[in-house]
Amino acid sequence: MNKKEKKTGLFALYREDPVAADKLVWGREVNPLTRRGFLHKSSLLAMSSVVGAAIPFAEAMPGGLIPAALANESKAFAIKGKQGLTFLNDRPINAETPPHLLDDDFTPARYFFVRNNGIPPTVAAIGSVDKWLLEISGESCERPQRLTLAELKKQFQHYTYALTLECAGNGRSEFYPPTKGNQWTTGAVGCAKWTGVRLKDVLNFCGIKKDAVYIGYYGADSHLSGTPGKAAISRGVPIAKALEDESLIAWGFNGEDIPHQNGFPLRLVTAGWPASTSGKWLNKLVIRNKVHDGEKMQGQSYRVPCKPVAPGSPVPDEAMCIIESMPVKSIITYPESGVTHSLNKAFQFRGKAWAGDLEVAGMAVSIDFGASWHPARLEKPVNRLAWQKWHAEVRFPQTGYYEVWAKATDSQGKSQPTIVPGWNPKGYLNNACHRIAVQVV
Ligand SMILES: Nc1nc2c(c(=O)[nH]1)N[C@H]1C(S)=C(S)[C@@H](COP(=O)(O)O)O[C@H]1N2
Ligand SMILES: [Mo]
Repeated sequence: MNKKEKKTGLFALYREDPVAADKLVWGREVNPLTRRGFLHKSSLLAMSSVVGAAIPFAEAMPGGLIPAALANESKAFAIKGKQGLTFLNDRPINAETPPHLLDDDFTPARYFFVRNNGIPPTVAAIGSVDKWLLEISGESCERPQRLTLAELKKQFQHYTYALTLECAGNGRSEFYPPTKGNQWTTGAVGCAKWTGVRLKDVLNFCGIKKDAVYIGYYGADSHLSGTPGKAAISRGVPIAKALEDESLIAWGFNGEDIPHQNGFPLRLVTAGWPASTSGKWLNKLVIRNKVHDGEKMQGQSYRVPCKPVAPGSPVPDEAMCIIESMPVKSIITYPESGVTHSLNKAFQFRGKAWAGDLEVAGMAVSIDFGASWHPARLEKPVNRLAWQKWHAEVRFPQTGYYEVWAKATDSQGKSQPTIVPGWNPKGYLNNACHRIAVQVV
């Protein structure tokens, strides 16, 4: 067996060598079309050792089901409290929300996407919520503190805002040439009602020195390598963003505890910016006198070329700029793509739109591949940085196959592109129009 204890997830293994992966999983070659077989205890063991104990919930993996290629049909890849998500990776766990499951005004816990860079702390390791410690320090912090979650709740005023979180890599799967990383389609986004204290109230309590420029977060998850003390991710935002009313240190999610995979018991929420700035399992904040230099703040991570580049070109680190506010975007949440619709009825559809730090000012729809656009009805956000509901009605001129497109425009007049925008080495910020297929009969 592989002595190196290769720490690859099952998805990576299947990508590298699907035949070998199947052999490991099933103990023999299997029919690639059906992949039906019987999962032997010994195969499970072999598989575990190759993937380096990376199979979450291996105990629950039922025999005769398909572990990776068809993971989304398999209970083996269930995340407790989640439902209907599409898995993109198992080590670390990454799962997105299909468009039609984003139809709720506020995304329920079970549908909220999961993007992990490392291994989350176990519920047992998290222990007592009240005693969860948040340290606030850093060279630009006047009075470093350690506050328990109970103290945080007691000492500061509580606020609830609906806040949209979108992963900067959402839409990556459409870039060509392809870029590495989770191949998100449209579902690395959600909007929930977050409850907590204002980050600015806590920062002011600890004293922000005059030279402060940035804040950084640390969480209780561990690096995939298992290296103690090495953060899986540690990002942050400039002081001005940190001091906004809607920047929260949150413990509540739609009136309940934050789901375990989404950062229970405490997380930072800095909506409108890449969700990577919203630290989960938050246990430390630092006030910095320079741009925070934590894990995934440097190099090419969460950065795009400062100036547009030709698709596929290498870009030196110095020519990459940190992503700040996310671009305007929208999604059609009802009906599902692929519906059949009758010609003599109006076609009613709806969705959500958001625009980073800005508001969405207009929403348009097209049934002729963008040749003509019709206005949709757009609602105001319930508060700043919450996504906005929209709905529209169209009539089709004749039977046949149609694509229904949706396009949002932000308060500064910028619209979503109809085709994939600026290629960049890491595949961030694809805000191209969402489209669904409709068969009119
Ligand atoms: N501690 C910690 N915080 C984190 C991450 C992480 O891996 N660890 N992932 C970040 C990224 S890249 C994203 S897109 C969001 C995802 O939040 P969610 O899993 O709650 O949807 O959390 C961010 N905060
Ligand atoms: Mo992300």
